[in-house]
Amino acid sequence: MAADFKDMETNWEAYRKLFLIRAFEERLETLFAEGKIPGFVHTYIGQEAIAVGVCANLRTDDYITSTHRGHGHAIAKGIDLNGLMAEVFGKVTGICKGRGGSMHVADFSKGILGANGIVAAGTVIAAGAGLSIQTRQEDQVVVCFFGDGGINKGTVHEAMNFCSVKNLPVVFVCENNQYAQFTSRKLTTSVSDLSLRGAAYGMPAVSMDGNDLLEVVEVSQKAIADARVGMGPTLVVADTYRFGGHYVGDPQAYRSKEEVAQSRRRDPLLLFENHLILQGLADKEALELERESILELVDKAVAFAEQSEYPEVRSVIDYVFTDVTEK
Ligand SMILES: Cc1ncc(C[n+]2csc(CCOP(=O)(O)OP(=O)(O)O)c2C)c(N)n1
Ligand SMILES: [Mg+2]
Repeated sequence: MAADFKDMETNWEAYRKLFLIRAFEERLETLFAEGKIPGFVHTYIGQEAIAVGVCANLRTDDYITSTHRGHGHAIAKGIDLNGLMAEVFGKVTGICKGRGGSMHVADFSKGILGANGIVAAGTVIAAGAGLSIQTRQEDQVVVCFFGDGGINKGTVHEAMNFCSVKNLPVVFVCENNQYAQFTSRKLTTSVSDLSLRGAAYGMPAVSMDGNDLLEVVEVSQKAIADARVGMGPTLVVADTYRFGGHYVGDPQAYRSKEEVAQSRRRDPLLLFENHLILQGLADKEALELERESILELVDKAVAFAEQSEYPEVRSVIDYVFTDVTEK
């Protein structure tokens, strides 16, 4: 649904989600260091306004595809917090019964088609979902979140071209956080304005400040509304910065502390907090109380995950095959 940011509750809801993503992932950093989480953890810290701003314009039955950095997308689209935390822990109460972990979280009931460890693989999944919507003649929309590192991939070219040719209801949101793993975008990508790539596909393309929640809401609202009424795909480039390393524990030898500190001055949470205060929509004390209650939710999710069991070893091949028994 198109978000109305003149409404006080809409602003508060956005703030809650921004802070929930931040708090959830800051807790994950600690839990990972304690050895409680298997595999790798990639945080979205610094990019929260993109997921929250875009998803504010989506309905529950709209789809998103996500990346290896996907907790923020899932939370913004409304995933159950306990189920997400337990999934990251690999517990049987996880949203995917502990089989996906951090990098493969999905919840079809919320339109979350899945995080993905394969860079930009969501672009082709989004193309398929878009084709499905068109075939069923529904008015849903797919938002495909992917990274600046992904934009040079062959599959992205194929997906964007396909969506444009077929006029599919897909919005490509490229999160330009300046790095792909340990390599600066400047060393790998032919253009600094990534939206220029849209022209090659005959697709409208626009850049926005990905740290400014209200700009994200406004720009994505148009792209999503266009897709919904049959005007086809748009490429939306969200310029932002990854505050953390590529993964939790990354020593980050490829960038300076000054560069990170400089970027932190444009923290999307602080920018939105300032906006709320300046507009008289909130005061510091009320925000502090809200943050405390969100931290409690995260505490509860951690307790839920820690108290849950791991899946039984003998269940390892459950859910691998679809039941195709004829009814
Ligand atoms: C097809 C593929 N190639 C390489 C990798 C290794 N890899 C994991 S994340 C990553 C960088 C992705 O950068 P970007 O798309 O900008 O996303 P970000 O991590 O910045 O969110 C790479 C190369 C992979 N997972 N999949
Ligand atoms: Mg990147």
